[in-house]
Amino acid sequence: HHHHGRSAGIIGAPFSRGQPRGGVERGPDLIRAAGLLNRLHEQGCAVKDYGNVAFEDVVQDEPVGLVKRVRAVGSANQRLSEAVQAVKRDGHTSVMLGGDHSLAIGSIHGHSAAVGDLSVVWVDAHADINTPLSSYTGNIHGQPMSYLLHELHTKIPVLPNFSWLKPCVWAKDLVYVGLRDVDPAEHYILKLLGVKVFSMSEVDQLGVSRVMEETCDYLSARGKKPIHLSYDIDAIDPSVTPVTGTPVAGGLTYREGVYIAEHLSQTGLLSAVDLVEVNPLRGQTEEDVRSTVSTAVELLLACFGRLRGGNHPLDYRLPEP
Ligand code: EXY
Ligand code: MN
Ligand code: MN
Ligand code: MN
Repeated sequence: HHHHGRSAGIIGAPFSRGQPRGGVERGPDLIRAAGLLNRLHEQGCAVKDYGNVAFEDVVQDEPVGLVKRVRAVGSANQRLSEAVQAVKRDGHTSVMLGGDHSLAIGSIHGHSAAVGDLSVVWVDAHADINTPLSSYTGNIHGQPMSYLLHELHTKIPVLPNFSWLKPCVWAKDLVYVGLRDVDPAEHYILKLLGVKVFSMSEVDQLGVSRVMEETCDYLSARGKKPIHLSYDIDAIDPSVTPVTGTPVAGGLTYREGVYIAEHLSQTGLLSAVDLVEVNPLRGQTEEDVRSTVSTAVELLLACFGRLRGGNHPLDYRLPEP
């Protein structure tokens, strides 16, 4: 066999309660069915599938203020955090297939609990940094970063099923790429904390290669830490990945999206990846679903060293005549 150091531990997280639209819980099985595990293995990556997390069925889950499904989201993320910790203890790069983006709470918490301080690269149309009190939708998938940041700890109310969660990321260790739909409260938070942001304006201005160079320079100047990549499929333009709950026009091209994953993979620091918000029920056609899911797979392959210029095993030898 031909494994060269990289290994992926796959966790399915079929969960949708962080937002109101059904279907996003089908993401993990769809991405597997598109051949993710075989394709990773073919490119020389060792793969272990940890299966889907079994989430608790929370029945009594009245809104807390505006915030919806608090208990279900808290409980799901506690279980996910434990699953990610197990994958990291086994020595793999963790791959969390969502599910909605509220799952980043447990994924990043579990990653940090296992390896310590992290760099977080958040690739998304949205900043997902509303606090439970600043959110006007009440959907927790628009809030996960606020629960995770040390600096926002005093702005987060006590919530049922969240007592296990302690903040674990510093604002200086967070970089956003692809933003184009940011609420006023979120923009205020990003400025207040001085978070590094490459919105689509900066992608247009600098080009994706400078954005990624500056992202990695910025993070490594603050100490080389394991990187957590949280990739929301809605970062990519909806003409390519229409099958998602909150599409926003003017997104990353397929090529820019793949380049981001390639570049982070080449740092050798990528330690966990989330791929979230693939929702097949949001598609108009079969082709919409196919194109979105296959893009998700290509992004993940690039995270594990696949380069568009080609790859070959270290020990490759030409056949002798
Ligand atoms: N900012 C809006 C909210 O807080 O509801 C929209 C959030 C959409 C979040 C998607 C998953 O990235
Ligand atoms: Mn093998
Ligand atoms: Mn998101
Ligand atoms: Mn998003």
